[in-house]
Amino acid sequence: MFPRDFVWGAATSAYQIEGGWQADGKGASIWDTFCHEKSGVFENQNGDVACNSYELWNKDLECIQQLGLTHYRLSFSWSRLLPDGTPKNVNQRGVQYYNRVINDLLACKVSVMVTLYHFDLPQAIQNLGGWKSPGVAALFNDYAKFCFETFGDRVKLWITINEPHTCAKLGHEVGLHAPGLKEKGTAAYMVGHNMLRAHAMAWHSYNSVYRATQKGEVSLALNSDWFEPLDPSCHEDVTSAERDLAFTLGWFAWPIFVTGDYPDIMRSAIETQSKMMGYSGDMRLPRFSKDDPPVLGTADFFALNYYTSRKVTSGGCGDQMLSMKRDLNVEEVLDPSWPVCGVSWLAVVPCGLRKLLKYIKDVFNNPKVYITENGFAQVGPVQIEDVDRCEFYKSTISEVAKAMEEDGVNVCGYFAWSLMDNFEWADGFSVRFGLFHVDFSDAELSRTIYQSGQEYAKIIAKSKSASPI
Ligand code: PNW
Repeated sequence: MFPRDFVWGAATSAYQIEGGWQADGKGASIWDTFCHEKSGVFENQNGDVACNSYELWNKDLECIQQLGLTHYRLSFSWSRLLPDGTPKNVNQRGVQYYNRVINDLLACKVSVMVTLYHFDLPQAIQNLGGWKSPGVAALFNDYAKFCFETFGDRVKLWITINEPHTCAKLGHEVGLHAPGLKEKGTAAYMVGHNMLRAHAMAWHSYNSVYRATQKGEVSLALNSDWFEPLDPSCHEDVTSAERDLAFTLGWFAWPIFVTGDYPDIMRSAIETQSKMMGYSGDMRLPRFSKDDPPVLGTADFFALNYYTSRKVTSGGCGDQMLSMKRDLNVEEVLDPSWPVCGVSWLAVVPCGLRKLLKYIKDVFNNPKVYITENGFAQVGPVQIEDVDRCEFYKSTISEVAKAMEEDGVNVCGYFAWSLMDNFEWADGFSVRFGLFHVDFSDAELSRTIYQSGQEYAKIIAKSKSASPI
């Protein structure tokens, strides 16, 4: 049973739902450019219109109310608010849009969690070097301060950056996401570093200027699979799984929650590979500078995006050149007993979430945890009666309850990904994560609740009416 004040939410992000890509003075983001100029997205689709939440926000609000959510997690489009990325030029129509969204939610007694950055860097900042350039951290801090100042009287839960791991790896190492760079073994570490610096600066701004009056909380959303050894009795498999956790969750969580620096496992793995290539010094994984505000302690809660699990064994990386994959040097496999949902990477492993939550409690000093994303995708012919996803939500939420009751993890909330079907990045509209179906072939973009949406609404209603523990 969940406490009365448990947070029940659903999440979306600006580029994935809003559309209106150049409406009312919005500036371009790297996802606008990526979709328009490269061919990395399924059937060359784009988010120009998406769910058109820029114009159809009222419909989203109806969906939110129908589910009975206590909280809604949305992201701001940086370039909708600040078209060239800086507060020198504010787009008032963008401010009005988010004011309306926030005010409507609060009027309906739904609290707001805002993500400042969900993959969509203003193109103007990309043109200056983007996340690879150290100066980006100060620009992000300016943007964050602008948002705290403008919306912080009403927004009490802030996520600075969503999934730095995904941005760094898929955007700069693999090239599957915007800005589509494939600079193996170097750029992702720089990007991750600058994201940590940006996050830390913004947290310190909030802490010193806004916290006393606004009384909110600030963190960043970290994604990780649960990694466990393929053969728990094999030492190499055990250390491989540890390395995978260190390179995924530890990369960002260790500096913030444990030591102020990257995990030793990660530093030494990267150094080892550099040395094998004859480079005696460590140039790739940056050091935190004393000139920057400290990163240690810059999270008021732990925000976790969890989707799936992997069994891990050593080696398997055939990369001849330095790369993140080679540094990590693991092979990930799926357990044959895990069902795979619509997308190939998403094996359904609800018990992995419980294990990861316990790991977070033990390793990161028992923080308050919000699960800021978790979901199940549908591919192919639409099934409104999505019984698999109903089962998925029921069993996942029961694993969260076990983590709280039996393992003592301090979970404060759960956000389903996603409120509605939307633009699923490189998969375009072919992968549907929604609790509401969106008919993208219909000019009205009508929203229809899936059976899993109804199931989630029932779970929420039951939890709200139960007596507190
Ligand atoms: C997360 N991958 O991103 C995001 O935060 C959401 O915007 C997204 O819709 C959700 O997961 C579902 O995918 C990811 O390809 C997107 O490995 C893609 C990957 C991982 C995370």
